[in-house]
Amino acid sequence: MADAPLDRLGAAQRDLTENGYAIIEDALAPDMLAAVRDALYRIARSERELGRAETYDVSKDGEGSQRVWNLVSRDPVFCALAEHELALGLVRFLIGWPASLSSSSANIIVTDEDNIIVHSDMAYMPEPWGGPQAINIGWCIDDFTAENGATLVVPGSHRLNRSYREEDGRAGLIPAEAPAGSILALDGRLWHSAAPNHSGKPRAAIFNPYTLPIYLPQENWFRSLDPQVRQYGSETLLTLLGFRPGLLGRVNGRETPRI
Ligand SMILES: O=C(O)CCC(=O)C(=O)O
Repeated sequence: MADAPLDRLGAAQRDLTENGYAIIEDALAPDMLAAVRDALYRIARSERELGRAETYDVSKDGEGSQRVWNLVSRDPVFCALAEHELALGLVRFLIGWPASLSSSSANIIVTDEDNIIVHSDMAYMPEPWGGPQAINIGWCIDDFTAENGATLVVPGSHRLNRSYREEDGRAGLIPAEAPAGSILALDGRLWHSAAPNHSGKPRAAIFNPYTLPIYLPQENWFRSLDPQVRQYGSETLLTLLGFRPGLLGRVNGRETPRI
């Protein structure tokens, strides 16, 4: 029998604390996974056809690995991911609430060349880090295997409370293998990297990094969000996107401007 959601959340919280990352298998039901996957590959293909794909290597017949940004504006299914109860359970646990959604993007890796760039998602935050101020909720849209470029992680590196430096080398990197439909949650301090894909088929993942709501989001939602999301999005989503300010982000001093 599958674990109850709260058991799974508790186990993942323990893993996050201990190792700096956690995997929750079957976080997405099969029909939801299929909907997310179909939408993502459709949008990625359309971006390529329109000549506006964000590709960042050209090793595969000029196709290149592809990043698709601003997912919450592309299809409501991505809004559901951003406010998924398991994702927000981990966000609340690690950095509290309210939190800010920094960006929402997919990474579709096709290259089999060395694409390893070890980093922490908190690298832009001033050190010393007293603790976690960000958490990246990765969604495995395809199976994550050592062969096809499962994200590489350095377990326990979150405890160092500092950014990765070149002199740290590549020791300790292991592939975070997980089946499609899993969450791969990364403490914002954890050293990790993309990895080459030797499978000959694309490996898609969606990354939703959340931060304390005191940092500029990576995506400028006020400029790039589809207005329909602002109109129809839930209160939770609008909070994540910065449209429900608290002390910061007010308009003429008011938390709830009529705009
Ligand atoms: O695609 C991956 O496996 C990792 C991507 C990554 O590290 C990032 O977006 O910060």
